[in-house]
Amino acid sequence: MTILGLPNDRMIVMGILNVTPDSFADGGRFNSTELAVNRALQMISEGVDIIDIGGESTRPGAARVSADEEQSRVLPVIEKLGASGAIISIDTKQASTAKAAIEAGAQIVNDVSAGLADDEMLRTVALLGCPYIAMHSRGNSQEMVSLAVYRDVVSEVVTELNARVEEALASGIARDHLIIDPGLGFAKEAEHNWEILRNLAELKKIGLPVLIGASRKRFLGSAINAQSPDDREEASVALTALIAGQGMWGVRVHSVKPHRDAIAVARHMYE
Ligand code: PMM
Repeated sequence: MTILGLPNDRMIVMGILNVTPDSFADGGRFNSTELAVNRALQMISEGVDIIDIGGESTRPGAARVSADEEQSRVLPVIEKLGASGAIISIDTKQASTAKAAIEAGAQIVNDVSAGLADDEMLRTVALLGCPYIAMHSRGNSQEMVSLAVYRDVVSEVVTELNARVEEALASGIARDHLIIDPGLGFAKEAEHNWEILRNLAELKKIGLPVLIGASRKRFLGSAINAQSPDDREEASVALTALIAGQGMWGVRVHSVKPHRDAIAVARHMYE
């Protein structure tokens, strides 16, 4: 199955573009339309497959922004990138932002709440008829730290993702438009994330494309003792190389070329 004509013979690279003042790794770096568009064009030149544009930080404890504020951050960037031909996903929990972004030229909705944050989201995506990334999480950004309690994190994440998939299907989203994501770092302690990464085969069994977002996240610091997100870049690339042979659909990352290279090396090694 290919989504929007994207390659299915290698893991695809989704480049992160947070047009926010407060995202954990790149907050404040690209929070003007011009800076964001330039960053997107740079990612395109490095071979990015999808540009994931977000206007609200999802880090634990982050303040919510209104739909109007979120849209004023992302829509000008999406509109300006229209001519580039890039595939754009909109990273939002809000149905009205998803709709406005798709109408402005984005092609994929990436929802870190898998429809739980906004009752209108799944129906809206069904009507838009676009691919939808359903990510596992629990609670909102204020609550998620206290909800990181699991008896068996892998089976619970699989069960909870399956429930979101069923709800998405019941709302009218086509099965071949669904992508799932275990939501590393969302309502998960470091060891929960590692346990999920050791058991990617269980996620694959759901039978949908799987996206992995580990780039520069704090749990990587538990392996290398790096406090700053930038210092976790090499560890992020190492992880991409390690999972590239495991049938994942894509990785969501901050830097494009290093991850494209890691995927190419892994292909050479294993194929
Ligand atoms: N992580 C973040 C935001 N959006 N979307 C998906 N599908 N998967 C993720 O892991 C994910 C996401 C948080 O990271 P950021 O602040 O660097 O965007």
